[in-house]
Amino acid sequence: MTHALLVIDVQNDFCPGGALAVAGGDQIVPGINALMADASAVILTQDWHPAGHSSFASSHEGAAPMSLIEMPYGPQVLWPDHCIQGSLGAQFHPDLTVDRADMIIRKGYNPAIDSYSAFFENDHSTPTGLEGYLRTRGITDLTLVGLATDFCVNYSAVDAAKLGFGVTVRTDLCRGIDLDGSMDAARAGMQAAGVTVS
Ligand code: VGL
Ligand code: ZN
Repeated sequence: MTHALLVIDVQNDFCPGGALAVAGGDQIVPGINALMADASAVILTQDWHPAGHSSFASSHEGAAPMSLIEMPYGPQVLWPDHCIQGSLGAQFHPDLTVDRADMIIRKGYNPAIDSYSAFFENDHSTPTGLEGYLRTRGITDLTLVGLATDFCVNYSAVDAAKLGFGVTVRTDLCRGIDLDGSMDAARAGMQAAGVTVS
């Protein structure tokens, strides 16, 4: 069993003051740093959208942020502009121990498809390459922490479990958006996929 810590999207835009702030998003940073110190492998993900990304409400005439639309790949929440490539908002929280990371994987760079999961874009079929990275390193088990519990952590955890990794989500080191019951749905979905939600 080889284990890795997967730290999801601990970026300025998901922390208080950011464009898509998650309540208490910054509170989890010290605990994540402590977990990194003991981990045998550390991987960070970084939400990384081009300006005008199709998941932004501003890219859809008349659409309100947090509204839902139908995309060719399925339903999509329209977000405020966030994590634009190269912006301050896309940078990791300044207190996150970024230097400890073996690997940083970016996602959401395809202008036409959002990517909540660290493994696949939201079409559930276009890979990010993370699976190959983990397998070639012999990593079998993952602990997930980060932002947001009900979107990128949830999608990443479910995909990892479907791919056959042993997956634990440390919810004390995650914070969620909670849009229309999405926190409850995420917990149920992760448990149904075989994720240990602790
Ligand atoms: C996320 C919404 C849009 C996340 C990313 O990291 O959970 N949520 N982009
Ligand atoms: Zn995003």
